[in-house]
Amino acid sequence: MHTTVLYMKDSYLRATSATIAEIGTEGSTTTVVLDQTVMYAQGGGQPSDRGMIRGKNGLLSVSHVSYNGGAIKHLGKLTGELHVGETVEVEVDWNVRYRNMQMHTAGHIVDLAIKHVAPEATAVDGVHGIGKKLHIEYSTLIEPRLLQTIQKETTALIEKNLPIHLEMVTRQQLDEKRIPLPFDLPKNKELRIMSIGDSTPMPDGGTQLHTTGESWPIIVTDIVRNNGHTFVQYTMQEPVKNVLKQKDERAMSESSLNIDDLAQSIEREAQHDVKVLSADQFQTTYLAKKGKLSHLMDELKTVSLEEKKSAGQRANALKHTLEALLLTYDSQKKNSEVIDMTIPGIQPKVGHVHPISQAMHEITRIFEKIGFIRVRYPEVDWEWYPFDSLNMPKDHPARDEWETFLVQSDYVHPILGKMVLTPHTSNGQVREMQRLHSTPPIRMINIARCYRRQADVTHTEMFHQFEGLVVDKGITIQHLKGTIDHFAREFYGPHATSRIRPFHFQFTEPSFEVDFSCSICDGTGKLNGDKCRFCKSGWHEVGGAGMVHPNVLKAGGIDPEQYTGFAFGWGIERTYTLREGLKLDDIRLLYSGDMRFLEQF
Ligand code: FA5
Repeated sequence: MHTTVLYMKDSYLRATSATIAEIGTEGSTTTVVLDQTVMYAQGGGQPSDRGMIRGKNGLLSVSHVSYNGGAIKHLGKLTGELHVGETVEVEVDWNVRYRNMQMHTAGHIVDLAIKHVAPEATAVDGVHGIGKKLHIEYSTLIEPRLLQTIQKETTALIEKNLPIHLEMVTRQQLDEKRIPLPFDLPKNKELRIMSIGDSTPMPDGGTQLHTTGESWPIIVTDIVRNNGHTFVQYTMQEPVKNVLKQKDERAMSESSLNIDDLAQSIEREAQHDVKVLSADQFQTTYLAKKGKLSHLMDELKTVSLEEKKSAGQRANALKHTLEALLLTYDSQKKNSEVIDMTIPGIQPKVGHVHPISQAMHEITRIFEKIGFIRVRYPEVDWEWYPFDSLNMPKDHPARDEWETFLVQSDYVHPILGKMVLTPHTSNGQVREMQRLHSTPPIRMINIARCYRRQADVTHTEMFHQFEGLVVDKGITIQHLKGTIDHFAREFYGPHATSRIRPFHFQFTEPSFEVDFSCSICDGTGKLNGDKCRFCKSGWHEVGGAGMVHPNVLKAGGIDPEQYTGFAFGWGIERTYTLREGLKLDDIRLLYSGDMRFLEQF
């Protein structure tokens, strides 16, 4: 038996009719072989598809698809009945497919980028979604110092939005076209070749995007050499601006998946299973995090807006049915148990959001209102991002000021250096430029934990900063001061005052320190005739700011002749404790875990 694989010619085909050729079982799993399918069978480093096979009286929820020498086997849980010879509807889970396709094409994009940089490199294997680390394996050695150049090439290939061509050829045509075969391929069957733009075609059987521009930003994370082979690792980062768009598109996608069918089949199975499973097993199978109800809830995300309401109601009804079935275990138990109704109940403790998290939400909201995008960057980072990319050479004395915690490891990245706990959120500056492919406008607000070896009434070893970065044409200090004033008014109230004082940071020129007036002594510096213990001067320094140094723009691939920018980085604890009405004179209390203190906010 040989199944015709429709995705070879059209990776965007989501559904087809087909005829069942074989049905079998493997343990509790049902296996179905069809005459043709749209589902991708696992192989070539790309995971298998998932989906549905729907017959007149049965539904196979396909959780895995395997190749088996050409007879493609769909494995899954059968509800109802399916029969050999029956015509069925086959539908692929499009969200899973599209993501797999992106990971797979991303591998080819990185491979092409590598060929531009190291033409002798020969790819022999790849992992594009099976297992956690995405990588391509080369039988040749590739210099780790090429990582940044490969990254640039990869980004350029995505930006060029090149078409991806697919073509079916015979082995003979392959030989005539002189297409090199990196590994052995079957001689007697038609093969598919793919090429990106006008690159040399190569044999490939996976699903492919239409253009490189459909890929998410690819980050080449590492080049690791082992036994003469090189493993180039990459990840994909979802662009923030795409998240909302994709959510909408997903909701709009006319997934014909019928929530009603699925809910009905789960309900039927549950009615049966409640008689045979233990309460724990029932709970795990149906109501736990990875249970069937949760699977159905995931599917809800794919239904169209019009269907959403009724699908949601159906899912809710299923939830109640399952919970009611679970309760039947309790009532059976209760019949044989004595319950002491006189035992006093346990009063549940009701918590609330930590004051610093509250401040983070508020700060995010204030900046989002003026067009900033909230991002998060790693708190455990390569030292290149918090230091070198910010114009601080390895031996620069300024690096000592940050009293950084180093992560103990024998591995030092050839370009990015050691791993550190980031001492400031400025590590996000060049990361954000890279995320946006060095293309302003940039309006970032990065809020994250930072770490320094400091502890006194105004310092903690772990603290939070929020970092603003704006890069565009014609950005000046006036924009910076305007943004600071906007924040002061929104966060501290309409009368709050701010000032900037000249200062020095390696990564801004000119640089400033930013102060807000002290709320304990109302900016006078005096309290009951003495010096205010909290501020000593009437002002509180909250952090630094300045115009982004040209070398930082260059590190992020941005031309400083065309663009300018400003940045600021302030401590959240410091900023928050200045707030009117919060006369807190030791910020360590925030992390003391003392409920008597925390309950006040
Ligand atoms: C910086 O960290 C710079 N990255 C700020 C910056 C960003 C300047 C962008 C220019 C452009 P500084 O070391 O001064 O600067 O720290 C900024 C603020 O973080 C401090 O003013 C303080 O509010 C807070 N902060 C620093 N260390 C601690 C600590 N140990 N505990 C609590 N807050 C801290």
